[in-house]
Amino acid sequence: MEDCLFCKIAAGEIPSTKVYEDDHWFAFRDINPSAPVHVLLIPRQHVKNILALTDETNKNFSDFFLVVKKIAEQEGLGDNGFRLVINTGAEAGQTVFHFHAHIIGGKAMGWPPF
Ligand code: DGP
Repeated sequence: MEDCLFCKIAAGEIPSTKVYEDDHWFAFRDINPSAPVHVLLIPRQHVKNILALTDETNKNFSDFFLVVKKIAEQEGLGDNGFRLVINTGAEAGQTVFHFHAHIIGGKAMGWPPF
């Protein structure tokens, strides 16, 4: 999609620190990390957020959790765990309107987060 920051990052038109990629997914380090590990996982396909998913676009999400697991293990989070955050909509704190999952870890975290 034109003028989408994360589409441009996935296409390599805007630089990022890549940690994973395959045919459907691209993952890179958050520019403003909130923990020692803070990775953003995005689909190459432009989907605004969970609320914009359709039966068609959801087909590329079938391996989402396995990709999350792969990245978490690659980042050394396999023993102590991690937090997965998907801000959906402005009120929830979504600021970039291309679906992204935050994979956050490497430190102890509290709950609730707000
Ligand atoms: P959210 O608030 O859930 O929409 O998170 C958006 C995240 O995207 C936020 O943690 C900062 C990150 N971010 C925004 N612009 C860039 C960028 O240009 N590069 C990288 N690496 N991360 C970005």
